[in-house]
Amino acid sequence: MIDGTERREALLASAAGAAAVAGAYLVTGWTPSFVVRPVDQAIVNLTPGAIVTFAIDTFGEAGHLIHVAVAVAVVVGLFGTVAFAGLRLAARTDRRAVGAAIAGGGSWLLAAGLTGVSTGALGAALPAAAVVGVGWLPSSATPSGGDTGTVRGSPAVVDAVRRRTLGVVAGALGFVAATVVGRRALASADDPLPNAPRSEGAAARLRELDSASLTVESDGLQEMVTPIGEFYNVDIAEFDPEVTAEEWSLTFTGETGSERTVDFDELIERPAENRAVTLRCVGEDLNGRRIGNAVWTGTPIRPLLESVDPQGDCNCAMLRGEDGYYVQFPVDILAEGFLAWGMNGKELPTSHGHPVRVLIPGHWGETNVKWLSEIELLSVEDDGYWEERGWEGTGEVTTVAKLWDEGITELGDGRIELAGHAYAGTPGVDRVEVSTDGGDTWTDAELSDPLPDADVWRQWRHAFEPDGEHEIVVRAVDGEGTRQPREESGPVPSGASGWVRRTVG
Ligand SMILES: Nc1nc2c(c(=O)[nH]1)N[C@H]1C(S)=C(S)[C@@H](COP(=O)(O)O)O[C@H]1N2
Ligand SMILES: [Mo]
Repeated sequence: MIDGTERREALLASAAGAAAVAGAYLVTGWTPSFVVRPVDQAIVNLTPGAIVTFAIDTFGEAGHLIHVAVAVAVVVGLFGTVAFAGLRLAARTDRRAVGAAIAGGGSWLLAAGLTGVSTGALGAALPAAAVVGVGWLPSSATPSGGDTGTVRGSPAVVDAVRRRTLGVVAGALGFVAATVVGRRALASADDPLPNAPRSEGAAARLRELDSASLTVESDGLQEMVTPIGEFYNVDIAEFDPEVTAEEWSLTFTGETGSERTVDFDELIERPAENRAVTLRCVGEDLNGRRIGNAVWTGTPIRPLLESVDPQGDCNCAMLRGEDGYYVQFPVDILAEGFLAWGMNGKELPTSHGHPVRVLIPGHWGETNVKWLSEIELLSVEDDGYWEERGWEGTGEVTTVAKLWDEGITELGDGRIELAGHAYAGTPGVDRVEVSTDGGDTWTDAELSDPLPDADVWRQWRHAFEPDGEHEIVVRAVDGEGTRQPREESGPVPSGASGWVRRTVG
């Protein structure tokens, strides 16, 4: 029979569950020690690739919210169950302390069990114990606490109990709201640059890229350097891991001659470089926008890698990030890579992998692991997160010349200016060819100045006098003389191909 007492207990238990999750979040943030993370991770890992791809296409960013919401609900339910057991045992023994101890101790065990660490477990335990301890009322005070006691069931008592319950529930929900708002504000506050003296060269590189830029008559061309706020993001989890520079370390594990852990201070003491590197996601459409270019401050991986003496038979490594992301590719490609802690002269932002990410020249975006925590040298090849889901995105980027809407502008004198970016990975872009007649004839576009960097896009521009409708086609030729292939394909599994075509006039 569901009577008033059971409804009350269910309500209090739910509030305790929510407060426990909020308390844990308050202490840990969205890190692997947060109780929701392992459950969210399990959902991310267990969802079949086709559904992940469908969800990203259909819901975009909202797709992440769905799996996070499910994970939060599951974990609130687990803590709520523990709190409910506490309330029941308090009733059976008629002792408040028993209820609080069960709710608190049980939540502590549950939190520690989920995350494997006791940080954050206290954050879950205290609010749960408080809600049960304050919210529980002895049966003599509750309205339906047993036999037909006149006092117990009196309207005044019913009213007092209801007020007490609502007070505790409102308090718990207030705590949840304050925690979420407070944590988010904390996360978005700009951290001071811990490595400011090591990023000096970045400003000079930014000026150099700026002066290499192409001058265009319209303002339809995106800059050489993508501003941080406009740089695309691809993340497998809804919330970015919050890792401070002090907490961060990178461990080389697996088939090594000697394991090694590098911390942030050690890393930024190493020889620093400022490299312009363009990133492009294998999952974007041919003329898509998941591409961007930045000046990254960091240090080469090769000397670190050599110091651990890689020995596996496959010459391959699995890289892992704090968000549970992992990707595998050859060690000699990893050796070409870079560990970056700065972006466009600023501390690497949270959304791009703070405090340290990988940049692999000439390879698809997915090889550029953010929030890097481990490099495991393997003896046998294994699939990464996306490869398990049907992608083959660890290889070299394909060549593309883009023409976005804002790159098509009518000039005052009646001509049309076309402008965009072309990217070919490490061979670089040598030429961009433009056709205004559907591909019958071709003209070389003007290009931004070449840069010394190994993996950077170029801007292109071409103006022409329109005569009715024109089918524009653009294609790039890379530094080895290889022309962007004409054959069309979608992005799955190893990147879109073909030539971008637009009708203007
Ligand atoms: N840890 C981690 N690294 C990651 C990802 C991720 O989800 N988690 N996404 C990858 C993918 S698919 C791409 S395209 C790039 C995007 O980098 P950005 O978000 O800085 O643009 O990061 C890669 N590195
Ligand atoms: Mo990607």
